[in-house]
Amino acid sequence: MAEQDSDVKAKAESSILKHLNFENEISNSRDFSATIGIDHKTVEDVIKSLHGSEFVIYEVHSEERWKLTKEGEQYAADGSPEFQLFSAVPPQGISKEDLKKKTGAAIFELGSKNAAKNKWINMGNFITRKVESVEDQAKQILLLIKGKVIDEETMKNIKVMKTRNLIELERWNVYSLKKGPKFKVEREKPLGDFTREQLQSGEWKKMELKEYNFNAYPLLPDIGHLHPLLKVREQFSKIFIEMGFEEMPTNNYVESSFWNFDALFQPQQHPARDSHDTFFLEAPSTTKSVPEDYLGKVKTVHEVGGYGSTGYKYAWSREEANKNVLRTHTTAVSARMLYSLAQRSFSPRKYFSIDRVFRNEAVDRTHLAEFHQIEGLICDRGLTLGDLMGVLDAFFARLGISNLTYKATYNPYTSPSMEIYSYHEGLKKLVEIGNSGMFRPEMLRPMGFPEDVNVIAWGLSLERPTMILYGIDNIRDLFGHKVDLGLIKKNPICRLGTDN
Ligand code: FB9
Repeated sequence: MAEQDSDVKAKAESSILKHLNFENEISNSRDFSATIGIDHKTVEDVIKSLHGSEFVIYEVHSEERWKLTKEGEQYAADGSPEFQLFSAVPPQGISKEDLKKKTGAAIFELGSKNAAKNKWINMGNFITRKVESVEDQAKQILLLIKGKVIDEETMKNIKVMKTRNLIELERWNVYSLKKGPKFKVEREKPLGDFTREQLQSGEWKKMELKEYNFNAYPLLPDIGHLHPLLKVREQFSKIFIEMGFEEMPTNNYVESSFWNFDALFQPQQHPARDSHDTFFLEAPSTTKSVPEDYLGKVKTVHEVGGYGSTGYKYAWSREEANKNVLRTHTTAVSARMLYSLAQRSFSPRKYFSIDRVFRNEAVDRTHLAEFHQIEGLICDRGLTLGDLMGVLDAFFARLGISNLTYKATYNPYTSPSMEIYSYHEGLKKLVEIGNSGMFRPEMLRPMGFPEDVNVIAWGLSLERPTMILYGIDNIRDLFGHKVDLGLIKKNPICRLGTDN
């Protein structure tokens, strides 16, 4: 069983104290550690701790010497590359190819250069010896240095060996120590803790107490850690609140198809509304409550339009709207909030939501069946697409993302709609960073909003920025049962807004 570090320390301490007790001093801690067979680092730590309790006083001075690098050790053992190469050149000469095969590329590269420089060989496609035999001076010098013989001769060659990275300067401290004011041949371990007996007997009064080491690093209590997603969520909600947005209540994963789709003017035969994309609930399979009069208006706008819209001209089904689903977007929550806003006298509002949404999608590196959607919306009179671009600039600027570009796209509930892009330095490509648009009158007017009220909105995911910020390239490493808690524990605070 490997000797515990503390046992080695205890052995070093008693050797030092016993030696000081007899010799009164230790002149060279290195030689001393060699004699007691304990590495100098441990002896150094013990000397410092004994000094701390004034058992010893010490002086320290640094010494240095040249030592061979790994490469130097190799050449000291097998000969310098130039000597190995020379030895591989037969008296009758040899072709470059054959010699390279014989010595190997590394030795050939290094050896041929130096051998030629030492005028040992004629370089060319056919290599011949210039001299009968040679002295492997380099190896000699390395062995001298290894043997610590730094005489005039070797000193002259130190520079060459250094540039050839065959030697390096090793520096170390040497301690010389004497007895200190509180020297004793045995240091009983200062008390760091009291036993009940010591307290009751008062024995503790005569015992040496361990100094408080205020520099000691505390054992970090095993506290909880915020998941990276929640740290980034924190940053996003801070940005929204700083921009004057209110958070929408998103504490209902189960939503009726009415609020998740119909209220958003998403036609009932839209592909996203079938079970390939959406999780439908078995129980409770249908919703209990939808505002009847509003439902009528939604039915109408789907079937025959109005407010300048043709509608979708299909028979709208109440049953379909009643089906409960796991919400596929937090835009369903926006619909609820906007509807209740429209029931009151109009006042502008800025809302945001960040919560889970569920999509029955194939799981891959960046997609799980659920993700966190971030959504922002502003409801006010006379809002334009320009206002949307303006607020997107302001919002993403706080994420450290600028020079946004847009690509027209289609969402059933917004027109016009735009995908948002930004060039990502790190990824060296345009990244789609979200989607946005102006909610359609077919969505807003049935709620009761006057014609001049518009709502600009945008959405993105929480997972994508978190993966990019934490350099995680597989969403499974971020979310779910396979997450390595290590990542959670040691992941730094995320700073959005600095150069992501
Ligand atoms: O998050 C996305 N990309 C993204 C966002 C931030 C980011 O930050 C980096 C630090 C720099 C990096 C990337 N996307 C949206 C874009 C794509 O990843 C996309 O492929 C995947 N999207 C999800 C949906 O996938 C089916 C991300 C998710 C998404 C898409 C649209 C909305 C919300 C989330 C929306 C909306 C919307 C539109 C109009 C009105 C209201 C809401």
